[in-house]
Amino acid sequence: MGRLVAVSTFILLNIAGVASRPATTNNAMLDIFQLQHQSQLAKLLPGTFNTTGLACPSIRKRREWRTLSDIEKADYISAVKCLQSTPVKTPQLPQVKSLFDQFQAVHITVADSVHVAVCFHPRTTFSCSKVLSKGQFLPWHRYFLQVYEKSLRDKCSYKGDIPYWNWSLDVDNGKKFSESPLFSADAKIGFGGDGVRGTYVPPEDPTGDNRIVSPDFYHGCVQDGAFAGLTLQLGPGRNVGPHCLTRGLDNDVAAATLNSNSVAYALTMPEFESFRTEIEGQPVMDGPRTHDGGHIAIGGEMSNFYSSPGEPLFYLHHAHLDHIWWKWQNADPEKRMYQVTGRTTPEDDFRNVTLEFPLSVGQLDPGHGARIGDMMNIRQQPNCYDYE
Ligand SMILES: [Cu+2]
Repeated sequence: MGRLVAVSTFILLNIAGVASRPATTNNAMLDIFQLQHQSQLAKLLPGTFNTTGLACPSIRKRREWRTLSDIEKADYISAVKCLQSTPVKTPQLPQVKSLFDQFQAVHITVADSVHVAVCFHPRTTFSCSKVLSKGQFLPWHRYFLQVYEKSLRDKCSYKGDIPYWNWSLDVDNGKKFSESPLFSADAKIGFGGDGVRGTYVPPEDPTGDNRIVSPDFYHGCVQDGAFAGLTLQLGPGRNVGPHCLTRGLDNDVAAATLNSNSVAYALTMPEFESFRTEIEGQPVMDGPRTHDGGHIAIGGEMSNFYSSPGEPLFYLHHAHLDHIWWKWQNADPEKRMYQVTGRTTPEDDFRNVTLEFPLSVGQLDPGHGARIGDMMNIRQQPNCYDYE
């Protein structure tokens, strides 16, 4: 069965039988962390968010990967490799060995609270037939990417910005996604190609807890390009232990979800509510869209709900989603610049997100965090960037 027709994808998992499982030690640890951090943030929050904002001394420009010179591409990739060898003092999870792992660990920790919710959380005892996505999805990823960009600069002397990946250029007009220049095998400027078959088998996931949807999504280890031989400590899912960076490219999913018509259609959505669900995709929508389509089309670690930031392309994919969101905001700034909607949790005691809603990236930015309102206008502080 192709990935487009498979109901279980990046996001979806087996809901039945998971809802009442008691919390594992590991999850309990994550929950305590989340609660501590949320209350720590709550103390920092003043009253109503003021949308006047602070002007930026200068505005940086994020650019599409292929407009970077070879030197700029090599600089970006070597800064990412530097993160992969930079140790951390306060690991988010015990297995974290590098700052790059730390980003993956934070995503694993908060994934349930910033993405679509399927009422599957081990602590939940209610039964839930609805699938609801969360209002903080886009703002949280905007924040996460900025923290990543800041680490590249502060810890790895990177002078540039996170590039974005306009994958529509790789699938429009019958082009094959797998032939994208981003998958170049060049050891200095290429992210490498598909996983090599026969080199990796994902762990079994009978309960769906790790969201390893299908072993078919994991062709094997990436063995060319700049990240050949990369060892990840976390994933897939909430599994831990050293393993290779995996991929399983899928041209059909890419062609169906990443084309410029899909993007143009999302941009026609009149309200944030319909826009964000159109971008995010399954299981709220009936099939994958740009967000989950990109995750599934790359496959391997990237197809995993929890551990996808182990894939260096995660950041370029999400930068383009952020870019598309910004385009949507800018098409009607008066109405859309500060428009947020969506539940914070799927439970019936839900709150709706507001501009004051706290976003946390755990140990990556301890004691700080941001509010959704801070993330809305990228041309104002604390953001100060734009897209070219
Ligand atoms: Cu995510």
